[in-house]
Amino acid sequence: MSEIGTSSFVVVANRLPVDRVISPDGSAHWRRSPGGLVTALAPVMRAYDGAWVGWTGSPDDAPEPFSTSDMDLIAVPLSAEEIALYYEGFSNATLWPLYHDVIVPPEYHREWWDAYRQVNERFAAAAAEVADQNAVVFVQDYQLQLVPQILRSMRPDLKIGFFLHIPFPPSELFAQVPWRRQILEGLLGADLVGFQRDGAAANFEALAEQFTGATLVDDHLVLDDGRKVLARAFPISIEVDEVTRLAEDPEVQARAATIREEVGSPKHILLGVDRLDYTKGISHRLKAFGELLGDGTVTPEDAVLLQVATPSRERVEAYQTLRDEVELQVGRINGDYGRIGKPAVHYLYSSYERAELVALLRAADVMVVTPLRDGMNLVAKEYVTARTDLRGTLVLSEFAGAADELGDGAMLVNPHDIDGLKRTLIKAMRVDDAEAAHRMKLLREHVISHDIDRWAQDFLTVLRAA
Ligand code: GDG
Repeated sequence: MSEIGTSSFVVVANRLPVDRVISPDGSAHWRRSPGGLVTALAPVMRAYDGAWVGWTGSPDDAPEPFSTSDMDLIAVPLSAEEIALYYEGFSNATLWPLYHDVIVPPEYHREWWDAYRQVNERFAAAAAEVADQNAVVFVQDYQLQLVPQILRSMRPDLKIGFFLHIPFPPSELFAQVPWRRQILEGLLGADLVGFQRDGAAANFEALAEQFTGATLVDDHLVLDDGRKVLARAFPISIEVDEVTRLAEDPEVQARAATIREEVGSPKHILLGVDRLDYTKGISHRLKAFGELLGDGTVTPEDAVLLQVATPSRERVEAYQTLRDEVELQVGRINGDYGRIGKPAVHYLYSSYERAELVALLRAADVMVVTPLRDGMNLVAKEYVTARTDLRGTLVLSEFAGAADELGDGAMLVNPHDIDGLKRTLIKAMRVDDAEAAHRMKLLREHVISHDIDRWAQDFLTVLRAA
């Protein structure tokens, strides 16, 4: 690779960690996209002349490899058709629902699979080209599960790690996928396969034994050729310093006070912040809140629900249907219980600056995180980190990965149990300050000592030793 050279540390992810920004004069430059993963890996990138292989986010976009202060960037082009088949199709309409408990039915199409395989080959080839002899390659997430095996066949010298950001299902669900063996063998190309929860790692081990020649010996899967693969949980986290800095910024705190006034200074602000995704349990949350208003347990003067729903995957049909359903529900609740100038639910279909999000977290008395299934859920960890004032209560679904770590301080719920969810919301609204502070302290101790830097270090230390 000409001017860019090779790297001893390579990240491979669906997206590059930069966005193209067009200046007023029409010229274009790249700006680092916000995100904990890139921030956590940036120091490693700087130390090892790192390179990041990924797609720019636009069809047929193939800029030459270029460098930022932290790393080299290698763009993998995708055609509009590949985006439809590999990304919107196999990644987001087959794998995403399959790995999230088939909340909507996964679709299996052979042409989607073919595109997935071809695109994975392209990512692997780009990584093989940029990696130094014996380099460490860190592959991210469900869009690229075949990369480890393809890359190993091209470059047996590499040390390959893979991390799955979403859940990994049990055999009862995973066995549906017509290409189950190929996906498992794809992942087994890695030396280390990381998951969010212990249960996901156990599911993977069981499936590898069931559908491939692998055998679990002590902690490792041993393959037919004798190679060893380690599957383990590495619960991901957030940039604690960044959220703390914003939470302590006087402007952010003033904005939080303004938000409270703007929603009419109710006794309780309940908050949801999610990508508009059917995994996040937004409808269950709305149903519970609507019923509390309906049976008179709360009034719109007592409590409002602020729901930020960030637009997501708008070209995938299930997301269009979900949007209609959620907006119908919000409209009904406001129609039934709102008054002029006093909606019961403030629904915001929009994405916000980080500072505004943290102001919302600071304004909320009850953070309602009710996914039906979620790899981790970073919003829960961001809420806890933002509450340097030890106020506020986290209501957290037991089906979020975060429940493994935050179960002591959060109020855990089963979001399918609407009566239970209603009781928990009431309990969270009525909790006294001392108990809330005690719970928040427990939560904060854990998140502050387990930030994303620690996650990256843990993963890479185990990978290097593998
Ligand atoms: C996947 C897994 C796993 C949200 N709205 C805005 C905005 N956000 C930020 C949040 C948070 C992130 O996006 C969302 O992270 P989550 O973890 O909640 O959810 P997914 O997007 O589904 O992420 C998940 C994660 O990967 C990491 O491994 O935890 O389980 O599904 O940081 O604050 N950020 C900005 N504006 C918004 O409007 N700037």
